[in-house]
Amino acid sequence: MAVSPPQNDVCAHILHPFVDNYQLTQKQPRVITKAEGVYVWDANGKRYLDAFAGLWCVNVGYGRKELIDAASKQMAELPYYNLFFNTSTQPALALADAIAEIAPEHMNTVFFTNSGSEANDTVFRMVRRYWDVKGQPTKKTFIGRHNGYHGSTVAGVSLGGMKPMHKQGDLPIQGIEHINQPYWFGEGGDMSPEEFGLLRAKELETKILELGADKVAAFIAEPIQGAGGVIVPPSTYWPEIQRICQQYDVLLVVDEVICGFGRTGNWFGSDTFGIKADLMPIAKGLSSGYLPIGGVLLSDRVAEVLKSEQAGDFLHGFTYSGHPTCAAVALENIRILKDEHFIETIQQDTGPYLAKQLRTLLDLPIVGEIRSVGMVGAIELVRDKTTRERFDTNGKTGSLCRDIALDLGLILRATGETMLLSPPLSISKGEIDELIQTARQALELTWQKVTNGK
Ligand code: PXG
Repeated sequence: MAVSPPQNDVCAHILHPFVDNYQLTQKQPRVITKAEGVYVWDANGKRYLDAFAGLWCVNVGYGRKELIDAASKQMAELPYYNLFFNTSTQPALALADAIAEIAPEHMNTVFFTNSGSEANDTVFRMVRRYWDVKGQPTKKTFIGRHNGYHGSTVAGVSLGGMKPMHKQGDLPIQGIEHINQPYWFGEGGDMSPEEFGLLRAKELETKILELGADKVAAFIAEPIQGAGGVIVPPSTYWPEIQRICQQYDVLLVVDEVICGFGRTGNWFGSDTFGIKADLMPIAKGLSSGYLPIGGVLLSDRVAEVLKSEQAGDFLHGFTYSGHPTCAAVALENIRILKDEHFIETIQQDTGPYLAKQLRTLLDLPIVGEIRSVGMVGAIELVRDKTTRERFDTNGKTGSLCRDIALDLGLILRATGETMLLSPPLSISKGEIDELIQTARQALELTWQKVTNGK
């Protein structure tokens, strides 16, 4: 409280999300004013390569005129109408069709929300409703994972496993349990990744047996944990999770908010890992972040029950569910992803190229592991490569590296001591080269700073 706010405090009337607002007022935020392709500019005219695609979302890149045109055309025709009380709109109907077409074969129904968090709140209500209608009302408990992220609303935070978030507001709410994550580099010790993946998957079985299968409604997880540190599970993990969910009749919710719409080199992360989901929350890349829209994709098994005669009204929805302008933009975004062959390019060309270039960083003493799948990746920062010893446990080195990269004109995200990247899917090989060169510089400078050049 001692320091007074600076003059011309641009934050005087705003509370920003996920930041220490006192410190932000002292430092003042970087104000981003324009963007094009994979680059953004701040108010001082400084250019950054946005290797984070906004917040994991600007899949087709910035400045796509077709998306702007789709929005203005729809605004002029029908800026708003809703999906309540026996009405619908053409963009919402067309978008649902387009999503069903690219979704896994057994998923053909969408419920629209405005964000990923709302999608997960919807999952919470939808799953419980499903079991009620099925006549198994005791199946109410959800199992999520420590260090999973499913959003910021009450159900989203509770399903997620971010301990610092749980501490604020006495969360999780009742009826949600957590198991450990499949983070081999951080927690696998001397085990092989495959052994470790199996061990962590089996925790789900242990938890179900402890609670009683007749009490467990669903298990929720991201195909690759995003905010948690781009944690790519060992190959043994997902098949075992799938087996357990099937055996105990527990719904499998695969949170595709980050992995969906091409990020992993397929339309969905479920395609990449061969997962058969019962529900898939989606958002972010659905509209490439140009307008807020999300949803929940339902498998035929779940949709049949919720659309059955005995289900009655599903008393859930938002004023802006399927907002026509957002839906029109998302529809055009899917057309761009399809017509410009984003998936094929990432799978065959830019994805493998990013992986290869990222691995060149392994010669640096500070880099303990590189992970990447499609257009999402992680760089683990270590003091000692062989023992995987960290510099800090509180993420100080990660934040330092992130700030150094920013000074050099590169936007990366730090989760603890892990650097994350998730560039626009439109990134070219030349831009990948620039990303890697600047990341190398940032990693070298970080090493020098934390070791004092030793
Ligand atoms: N599920 C997953 C897997 C997410 O990554 C959400 C749900 C919630 O979506 P909304 O649209 O309500 O934000 C997310 C969001 C970060 C960061 O710092 C990650 C997210 C959001 C904001 C910041 O990594 N993920």
